[in-house]
Amino acid sequence: MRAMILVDIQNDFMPFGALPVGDGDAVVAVANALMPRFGLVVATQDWHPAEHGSFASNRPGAAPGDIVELGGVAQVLWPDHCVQTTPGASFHSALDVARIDHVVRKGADPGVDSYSGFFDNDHRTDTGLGDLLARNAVDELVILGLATDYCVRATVRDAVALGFGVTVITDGCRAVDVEAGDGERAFAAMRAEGARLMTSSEI
Ligand code: VGL
Ligand code: ZN
Repeated sequence: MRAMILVDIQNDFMPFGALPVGDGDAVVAVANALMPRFGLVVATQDWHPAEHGSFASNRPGAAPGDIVELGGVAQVLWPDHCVQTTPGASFHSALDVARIDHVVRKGADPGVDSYSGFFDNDHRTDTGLGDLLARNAVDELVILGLATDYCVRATVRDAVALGFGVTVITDGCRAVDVEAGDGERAFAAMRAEGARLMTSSEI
């Protein structure tokens, strides 16, 4: 079976949010248009406690963009975002949430970040997404969302490594682009690892 994975389509990643992704709201219409074509739709939700170790505000003297260590791996520091139960952590209000079958929350452990929908960044803790997909006999994944260069990138990498056939919907993704070109480089890396890249009109 083929499932759709919607990555972090949340207010704080919209142009009006705390960790803005340029044109991030453009992915909502793409997600809404494609969801009815899938037997299973899973949405990931970045879900941090206020004391999360990826927030620059929790480290004296640090600023967003600094690179530190968290959970034994390199960590970019971010503005506070997607704090549990806040409006910024909610899905975009225009997202057709009635079509979402399961929500997988990630990033709740203050001691490690979780970009991928499958594992924390230290690859020690599993979110349960792999088991959920296995229970539903899913072998093909179609992935879109935010942000191309972080959570989409990590989710696609793990999905390919776990053996799923993976298609990334390019017009359904937008990048943070801390450095210009990060999003394009992330797409190239996903393709090199074995993911197919397609637009929503091609699928
Ligand atoms: C994300 C940075 C921090 C993402 C989440 O959804 O791509 N990026 N937390
Ligand atoms: Zn986050």
